[in-house]
Amino acid sequence: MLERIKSLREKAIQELEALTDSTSLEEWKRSYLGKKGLVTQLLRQIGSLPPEERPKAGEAANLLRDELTQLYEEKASAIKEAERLQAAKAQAIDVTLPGRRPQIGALHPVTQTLREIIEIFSRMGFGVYEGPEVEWDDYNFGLLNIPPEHPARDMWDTLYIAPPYGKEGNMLLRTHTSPDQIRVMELMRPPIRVVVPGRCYRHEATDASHEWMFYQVEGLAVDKGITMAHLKGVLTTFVREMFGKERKVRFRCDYFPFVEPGADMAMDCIVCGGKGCRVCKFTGWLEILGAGMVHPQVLRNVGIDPNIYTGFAFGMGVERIAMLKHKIDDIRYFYANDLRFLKQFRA
Ligand code: FA5
Repeated sequence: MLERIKSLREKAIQELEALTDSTSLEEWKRSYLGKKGLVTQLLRQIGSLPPEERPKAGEAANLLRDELTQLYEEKASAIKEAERLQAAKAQAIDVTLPGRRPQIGALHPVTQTLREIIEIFSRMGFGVYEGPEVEWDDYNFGLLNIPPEHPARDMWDTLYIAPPYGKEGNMLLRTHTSPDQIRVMELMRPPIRVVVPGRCYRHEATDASHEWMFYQVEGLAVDKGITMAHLKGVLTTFVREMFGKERKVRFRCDYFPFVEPGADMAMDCIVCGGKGCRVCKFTGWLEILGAGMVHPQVLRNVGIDPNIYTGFAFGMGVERIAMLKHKIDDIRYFYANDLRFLKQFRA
């Protein structure tokens, strides 16, 4: 019997040492220490041995059961630890792998230009106001001295929309930022110095210099004693800050119903320096904006006395400024969403 116990012990230990996973370990436990396991069977047979053999055989069999149970527990915790380490390894981050470069966004070139324009006017003491893109006809035209049927309406190809339920009047997508002259003067009294950036919409066929949606920056200054000289001084400063100290500017008469007198401002062509080229259509000048002295009737429309106060206003196209700045020859690039174009303006 003692021989059997000895060889069973050797076999069990040898098998246990070779095990590497918990499933086969449980299998091993069942076959040796389970209810029908070999060691259990051995213990049951002790009773049928001759009495003189029983004590020794019993002791040896019990020792074997205790030893195998202890070895089983040690092995179980070793396998558990090994399996835990393996799982952790499978989840681990390999810090030696090269990283994935994140896509870094940038401001749109029109936004960059818009911010530059606003910064220049801020330095000259102008605040910033923003108005609605969906506007009443009255603000876009009527209060700006352009009554219904006035031929000046033809200057702006307008997108009309239905007014909200229960509201009377004509609504449209603003064709310019000039309605915000009215909104600003309704909100505050002189002295006023504001710029109004924002989107404008016109129902027009697009070409190299016209989009149906574009940005303008409106400017408005109203105070006692404001003259055309202030208008010229502010706009000349703007052009030189934006395009360089050597720039020359030119003011010519123009017509806008909400200013009197009205003007358009041009600067000498940045490409040819005024000699004449394709960009300036061989005139030597590039038009930048419309401007003028706020019409007395517009001041009256918002309850400001034109005998006490005067003002100037201007409106410039932001894409046109960006085109000049970066020498871009087609406005449609800005909104075509071609990354090859846009990536050139990473600031
Ligand atoms: C106006 O919109 C007047 N409200 C400007 C003004 C304001 C005059 C205050 C006097 C006092 P005009 O339609 O010319 O004017 O447009 C002004 C500028 O907007 C143009 O010089 C141009 O730079 C830009 N612009 C006009 N239409 C488009 C268009 N379809 N696409 C891109 N830019 C445009």
